[in-house]
Amino acid sequence: MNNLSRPTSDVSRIATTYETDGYFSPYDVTSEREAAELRADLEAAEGELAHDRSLLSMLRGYPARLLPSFDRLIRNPRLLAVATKLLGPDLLVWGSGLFIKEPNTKSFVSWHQDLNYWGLNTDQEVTAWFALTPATVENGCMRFVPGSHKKKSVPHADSFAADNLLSRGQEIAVEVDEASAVDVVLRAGQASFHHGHMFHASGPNSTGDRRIGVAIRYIATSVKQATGEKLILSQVSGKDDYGHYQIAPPPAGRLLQEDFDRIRYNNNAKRDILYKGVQPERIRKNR
Ligand SMILES: O=C(O)CCC(=O)C(=O)O
Repeated sequence: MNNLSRPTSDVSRIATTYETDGYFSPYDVTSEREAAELRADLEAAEGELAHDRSLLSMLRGYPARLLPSFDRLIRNPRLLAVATKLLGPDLLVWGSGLFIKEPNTKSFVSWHQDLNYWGLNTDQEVTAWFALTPATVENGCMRFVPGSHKKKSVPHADSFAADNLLSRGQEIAVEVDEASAVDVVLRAGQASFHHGHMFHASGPNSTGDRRIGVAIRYIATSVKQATGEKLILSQVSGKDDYGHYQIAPPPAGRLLQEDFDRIRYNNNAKRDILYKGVQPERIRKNR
């Protein structure tokens, strides 16, 4: 279904749709020109770090902690208006990694639910998936099964498939009603919002351009990491009465050493969470 024509201005209506369907899309965030500027800034940084796979991987995992332009994106008032409506005013960003599908590649994302692997103690989380490039059926936009978030947490199995963009190639191990899935088509500068229990997946990119999305994971400050070290997160709105996390300052410049150091710490802490129960030799080092 191409739902580009749906109006997107009423945040209250978004909350109702989100509760019923587990997602809302499309939602206008920036102009296409602003999205293109973000992409250009990212690609310039990719060029600067091309000599070092580890630094490049940190950039792709944490663009908002290394580039002021992406820090501004996660604080965009239009994104925060929706996140606030769904989660309340006190907000952190648990992650804002990029999902990149290079031109004419087989990379895909298997059917999964996000919250199964994150070790959070509640579902007070929402992902805003911001399109840096258009997301189309041809380049592997996301697919959602409306209402599937109501099943709560379902069993998954790990495949570790090479072309799967997910950390452990995790895949839902119960039936997925693919016939009822919708294509989440976005223009550059739009976002979709999805619940952490939403059944979702995406196919390969068969076009000649990259498909790039920023998956911004908003959580309420009350949400606790059930295990592991205190992560370093960005606080993007309100106050933090809980202190469950360390708070990172916004990046004071581009690609700064101090920010890479914080990311290294976070990566180690997150690896323990995301790869819980996985044998060390299966862990992908540069993800
Ligand atoms: O970008 C994709 O195709 C998948 C993204 C995803 O699984 C997510 O944002 O939770």
